[in-house]
Amino acid sequence: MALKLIRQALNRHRPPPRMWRVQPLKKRYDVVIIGGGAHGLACAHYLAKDHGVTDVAVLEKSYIGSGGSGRNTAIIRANYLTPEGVRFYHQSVKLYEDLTGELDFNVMFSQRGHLTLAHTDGDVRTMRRRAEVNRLQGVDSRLVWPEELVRLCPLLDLSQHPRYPILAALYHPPGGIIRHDAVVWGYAHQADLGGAHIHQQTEVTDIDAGNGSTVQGVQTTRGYVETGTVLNATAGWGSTLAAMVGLELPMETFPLQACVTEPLKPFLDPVIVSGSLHVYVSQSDRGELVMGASIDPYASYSQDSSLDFLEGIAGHVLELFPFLGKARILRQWAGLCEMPPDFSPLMGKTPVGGFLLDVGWGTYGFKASPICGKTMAALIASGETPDLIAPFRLSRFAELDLVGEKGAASVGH
Ligand code: PYC
Repeated sequence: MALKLIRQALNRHRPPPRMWRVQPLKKRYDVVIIGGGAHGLACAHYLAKDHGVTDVAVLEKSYIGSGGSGRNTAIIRANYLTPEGVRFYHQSVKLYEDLTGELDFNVMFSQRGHLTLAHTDGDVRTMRRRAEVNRLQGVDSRLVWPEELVRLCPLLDLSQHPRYPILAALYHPPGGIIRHDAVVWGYAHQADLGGAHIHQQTEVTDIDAGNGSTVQGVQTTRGYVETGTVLNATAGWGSTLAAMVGLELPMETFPLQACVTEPLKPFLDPVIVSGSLHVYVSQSDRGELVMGASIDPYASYSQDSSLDFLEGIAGHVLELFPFLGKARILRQWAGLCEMPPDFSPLMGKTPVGGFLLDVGWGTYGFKASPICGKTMAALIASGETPDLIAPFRLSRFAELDLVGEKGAASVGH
């Protein structure tokens, strides 16, 4: 990394090489991945790196990272509620820890710790349970009380004045934040080097499932592409694409809004989450406060920002940090989340041969990118579902074997 920087500094007149190339759209690929976000690009990378599968197209209807990967608050954590969820996200955090080296690109993973505040006795019980489940799965999480909270986050209002005084918190030291564009670009670069073709501005308008039993190809805005394997790795549009092969998925799409303030002097080290106040906030390396709330209270594909959201979040953040009254908001955005009833994703095979799912991530998608890419690549290459993702199979709904992860949501939904 250091050598690369020095080389680039000395080569000031030569533009750096492109991180991924523009390729012709072939008539056929072994694997077509729909969605050029961190999930789809990670899958393309691990297909080549782990399995030698290189005849892969990643189709993105806009530019890479324009969906959920570019519209999140970049929080990474593994402090979930169910053993299945904790195991899965734990592996993701581990991959994130080594990602800068793996991608030869600095993804700026800052493991500054993650605090989920408890404002009621009920919250304390849930945090205690999460801490126990986490520790049993080898994940570093524990309950901390105000004496320790004051050291971890000295400017947090720990007085009895707020509407919801803080009683305790779930502390998860490996949690943190990352540079989300860098994750997308790094995976795109490695996927390109591995042989995958990344096609931006290429929208899938239909999926050809032959007589309904096996995938034959996809229709795109740039022509028909033949393939026997399609991975649906989209956020917000997973059920729309599944409907093209006649599958009805149990989930609905909701907007999720977030915003950043102007840069402020560094004062906030850990990521702070409050389910009661419906807010999560972290301070970026540039000093901006990155803040988000729960999903909008209605199903919609709108990616508009609303004043309603801004008013709500401003009030809630001020309850935690009253001195921020004069901080100005710099920008606002919205992403799309597909919410399954148990708040866990849909991953793996479907009744349509060759049509695979990596959807339904709710508000958890970005943090799962590396492990999702790796396990989906293993499934595509071997045809066998890895044990780590078996609990997230689509058939769990028919089998009444849900993975209830609502209690691990950052904020209430
Ligand atoms: O699950 O950590 C989370 C999260 C933060 C923002 C959206 N989801």
